[in-house]
Amino acid sequence: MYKYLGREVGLLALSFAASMAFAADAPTLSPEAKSASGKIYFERCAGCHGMLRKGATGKNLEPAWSRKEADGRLTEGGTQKLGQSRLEKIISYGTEGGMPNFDDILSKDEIKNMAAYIQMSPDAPPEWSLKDIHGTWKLHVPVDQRPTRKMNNVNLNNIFSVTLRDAGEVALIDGDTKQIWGIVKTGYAVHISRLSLSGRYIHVVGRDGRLDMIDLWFEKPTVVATVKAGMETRSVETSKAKGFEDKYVIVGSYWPPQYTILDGMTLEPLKNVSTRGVTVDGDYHQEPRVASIVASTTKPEFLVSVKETGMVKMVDYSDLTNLRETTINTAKFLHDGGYDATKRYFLVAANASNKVAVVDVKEGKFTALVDTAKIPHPGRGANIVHPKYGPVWATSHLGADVITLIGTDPEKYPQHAWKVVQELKNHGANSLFVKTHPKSDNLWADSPLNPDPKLAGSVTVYRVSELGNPDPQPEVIDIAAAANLGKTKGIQRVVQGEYNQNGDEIWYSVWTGNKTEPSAIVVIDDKTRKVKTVIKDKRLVTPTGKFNVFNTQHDVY
Ligand code: DHE
Repeated sequence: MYKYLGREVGLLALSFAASMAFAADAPTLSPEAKSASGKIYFERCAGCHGMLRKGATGKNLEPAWSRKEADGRLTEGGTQKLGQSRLEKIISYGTEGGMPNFDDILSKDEIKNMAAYIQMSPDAPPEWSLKDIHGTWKLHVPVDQRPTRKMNNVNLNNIFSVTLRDAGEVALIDGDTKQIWGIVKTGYAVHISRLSLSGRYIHVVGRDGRLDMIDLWFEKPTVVATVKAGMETRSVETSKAKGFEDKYVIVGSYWPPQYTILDGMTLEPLKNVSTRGVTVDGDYHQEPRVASIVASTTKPEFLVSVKETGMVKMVDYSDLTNLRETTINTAKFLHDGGYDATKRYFLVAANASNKVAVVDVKEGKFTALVDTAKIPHPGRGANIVHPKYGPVWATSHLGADVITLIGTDPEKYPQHAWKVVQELKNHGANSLFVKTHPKSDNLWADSPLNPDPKLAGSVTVYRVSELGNPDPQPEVIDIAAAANLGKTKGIQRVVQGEYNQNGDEIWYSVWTGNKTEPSAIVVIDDKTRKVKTVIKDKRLVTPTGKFNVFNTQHDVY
């Protein structure tokens, strides 16, 4: 038996591995170095390049590949063609195409081994069945043993669930007092938090597929159920339609490519659905991973973005036995996205196509594909009312130093709907997230993956009311400097603004990507744009995403 990510792989997977391209000229690594590189690949690379290394947000990293171009030409490439020293350079210093530099978090030897590792044939990861998922399910506190009323005096609406990425924990920070209310152990390389519609339960998912359900009604935040829903996972969402409040949770996995529906009160696994299949181009794909998921607020449906097929599946969860999926063709490779202000339309980045896809949630239909600058990366995006173009949705970009505004009101502003109405300058490319709040006049964008420390540590902010001016000027704020962490080995990356419930503060993480280095959360007064508080605590290890309970519960962004 062969082991992959702690699981035994059977004969089927091995024969699958044997059928994959044989890398005859691959460099070799000792079993220890190969296993350590495999771990780094899983932690740092698979998200963009895929477990099977076929590429998506990142490039194809197979040892050798060939493809027929539209004009009939055959193009060949592969990591072996790039060679050891070129690969080491790319891993160390990143590229302008959005690949971040790793020289600040990996040692020279690790980089050398990684360059060798990706010239070897990819391992075939094992499957993860409903039975496997069931075997990991732990109901720590059954429903009838949970509090029947709130047992604490905390203003739960203004709690922030903060991803402590490399600690495998979340910090629950009281937004009113800025004190840490509790630290909760979660999955490895924890990724995002989403709220149950009641606002009582936080669901936290890690890259290792572990989902933790935190009950906020106890005296201290308490994990009431845990399950390993996939082998490699990025997304989680809860049912939000009338009559289905807190009823279901859905987890989207990168590996195996599937989504899993679980009981919303206990996390008992109920249904596993594969997303393997044919892409928008008509080709079969072995690894169409589940990227962003949103829940319809009007219909019992989850919108599941399938990265490699370029399709959005509208999954009707009202009858799990006779599950209905409406599959909407959009473009490749789907990644992150969110609603327009009315929540009728779902806008999702098709990052490899440099497009934003729009789906009409009410009609269950494709609406538009909007051409944008390179590699849009919105998070859930930001909804503002533009002085000239009416309601617009914003995204920033990994591959360009702009913030793109797309018109979203086909009724009152049909001439602007689903068109790029304005491109604003961002202070750098390699941006991940934009943010605003319905009560704010500010639109913010970060650029945390920029290789230039000054740009990675700063944010751009525009006044929404000035966007109709001929040449609106942003303010660029050096948040990393304000955190005053001193010199660190890792670049101080300022990432993901998140508003408090009232919309008068925005919180930014200062993330060094390194467990042993200090980190901080900088709280900015939204009106004055001045630093209000810097939250520093040795328990705040590598903070990244922050999810305000009220805003996440109600999709406020
Ligand atoms: Fe994320 C959202 C995938 C790396 C922080 N990230 C998402 C979503 C996906 C995704 C599919 C949308 C989830 C949803 O809405 O249902 N992220 C990936 C990757 O594949 C990628 C590029 C590489 C990887 O190996 O995981 C990746 N993500 C990161 C990070 O390195 C970040 C910056 C830090 C961290 O903590 O991991 C990061 N991703 C986030 C955050 C969100 C997110 C904070 C949610 C934003 C929001 O406003 O909802």
